[in-house]
Amino acid sequence: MVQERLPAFPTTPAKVDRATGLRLYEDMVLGRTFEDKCAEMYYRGKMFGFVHLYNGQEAVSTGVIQAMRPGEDYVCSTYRDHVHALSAGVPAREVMAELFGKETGCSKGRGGSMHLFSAEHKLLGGFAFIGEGIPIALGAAFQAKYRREVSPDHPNADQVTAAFFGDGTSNNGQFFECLNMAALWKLPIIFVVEN
Ligand SMILES: Cc1ncc(C[n+]2csc(CCOP(=O)(O)OP(=O)(O)O)c2C)c(N)n1
Ligand SMILES: [Mg+2]
Repeated sequence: MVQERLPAFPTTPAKVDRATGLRLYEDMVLGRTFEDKCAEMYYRGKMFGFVHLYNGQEAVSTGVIQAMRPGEDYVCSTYRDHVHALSAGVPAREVMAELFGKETGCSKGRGGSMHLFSAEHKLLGGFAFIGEGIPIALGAAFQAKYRREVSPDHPNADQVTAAFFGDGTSNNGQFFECLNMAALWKLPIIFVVEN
């Protein structure tokens, strides 16, 4: 028999104070203007390789990542990763430098648009293969759970991981395998499907 596990979601609007609202808005505006500038630079032939934009999806990145603890909790992105990196706290200058293939980029200029990474900001990566990030995110969630079991007083014992991916990617086998493991082991992971 299938057990019903869905929690009850409150339907009342969230209360956001002015300071928080401004912080969230600022993060969204940063994401939008950053992507607009990327589009401009890409079409002017200044950026190499592929550049996949996130215009119009800023609220998802901001709403999820800013509700977590940027720099404390893990974020795992997709090939559309610029704005997730910004919300996670990677400085815009480091993200932009990466897109220009510079040594000062967050992946030392070796990754480019789809391979943003920052250990400091707990950004597990952008990934060119769709669904590739989901098992990586699951691994991060597993280590958090394991750490909580062996040393519950560790300051990072309550880390949460957010795994972002598109609706098309939810057709991928890795997604179903990871859902299964996450449920089986009760891992602290949030699967964010962006449609
Ligand atoms: C393993 C793999 N197969 C195919 C592709 C080619 N591909 C690039 S984007 C994409 C569709 C992704 O759709 P979705 O996850 O909904 O993301 P969206 O572009 O809508 O944000 C595919 C199939 C890929 N990158 N990786
Ligand atoms: Mg899609």
